[in-house]
Amino acid sequence: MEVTTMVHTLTPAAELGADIDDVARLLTADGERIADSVLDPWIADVDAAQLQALYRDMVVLRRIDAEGVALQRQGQLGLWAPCSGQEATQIGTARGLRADDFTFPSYREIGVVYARGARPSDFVLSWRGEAHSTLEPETMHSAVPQIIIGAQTLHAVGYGMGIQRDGADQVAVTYFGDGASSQGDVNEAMVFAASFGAPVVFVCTNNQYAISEPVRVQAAAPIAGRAPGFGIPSMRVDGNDVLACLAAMRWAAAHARSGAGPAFIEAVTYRMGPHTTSDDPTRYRDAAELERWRARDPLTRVEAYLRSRGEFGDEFAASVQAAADDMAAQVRAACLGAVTKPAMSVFDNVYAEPHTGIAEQIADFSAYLDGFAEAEGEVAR
Ligand SMILES: Cc1ncc(C[n+]2csc(CCOP(=O)(O)OP(=O)(O)O)c2C)c(N)n1
Repeated sequence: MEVTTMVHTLTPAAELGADIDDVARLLTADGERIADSVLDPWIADVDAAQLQALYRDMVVLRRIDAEGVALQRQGQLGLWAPCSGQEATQIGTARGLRADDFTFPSYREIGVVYARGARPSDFVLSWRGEAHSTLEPETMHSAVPQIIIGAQTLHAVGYGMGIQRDGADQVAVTYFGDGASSQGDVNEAMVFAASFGAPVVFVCTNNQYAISEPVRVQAAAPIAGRAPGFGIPSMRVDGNDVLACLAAMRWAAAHARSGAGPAFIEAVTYRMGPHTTSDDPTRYRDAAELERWRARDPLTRVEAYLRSRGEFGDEFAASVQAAADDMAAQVRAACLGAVTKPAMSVFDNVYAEPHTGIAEQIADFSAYLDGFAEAEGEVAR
């Protein structure tokens, strides 16, 4: 019997860099509102007050980020993972969710955590080494920011399958980077989500780098193009356009909520700062590239748009500034006012019941601390 095999050859885009502007967009870099027949219906209700609120969120977020960097530089935090430049992706998508949806962010999604209702201390205490985490997932409807690259995508799919079994209509949303898209976990998560039709939104924040690795090294074609291969519809959106990000999430969440299965967003943006405060990005990217992205700043384009509509007055500007100042002061106070817990408290709340394994670890650690006591005279127990 003759067996015929049809082979389709899909040709990836030749020049990934040239495709950066091949994205769904509603606000140009100059703040001009342009039409997009797919996105427009999703933001038809967004009035001046809502747009101002999105702008305020982004300014506050940028300020939290600057405060985090400053506190780290002053030795008050062990590390910080800056998100400057990614405000529109984080705020736009997070504000497109219901309070009872559940987010699974990575360490850089400070704005998602903020939008879910984080307290000032939630931004700093774990980077200060005072707590494993201070977030309250049950009230915030967000998991603790993940440091293991891509692991949270599997957690989101598990949660999404739980939503299905409850017969509920929430969605689970997971955020991960362009680098994470190379991880097995992320690909396994997409296979499971698609196979089970789980209500999951995948948000890939393509900020162009995985530490020093440029996206073109690990993605020969736009990352959004992969999702349809898993059976997941996708959208490649301008990650520096808050309106487009809001619209994209509303589209994706509605799709997942309807029972149609997962959806995928690739938000094309740029990390303006270092990977973390221990990284030096001048070693792997040039100043001209940074300047090209500075011209696409997510905040200035909304400001320009609001100004063009007469909706960016002095009073509004002052209130935004005051909100950012107030948040920065609260974050700083939460950091500087932290009371370091005794070293032995690291074992608290790890297991519900004591067991011999943990008893051994407690004894070992206690003996270890005794060594310092001899050398330094005193150690907080
Ligand atoms: C499983 C795993 N492997 C490696 C690392 C080390 N690591 C930390 S951040 C990072 C790059 C992540 O890049 P991307 O997914 O693009 O996210 P971004 O940091 O740009 O937000 C790596 C490899 C890790 N944290 N976890």
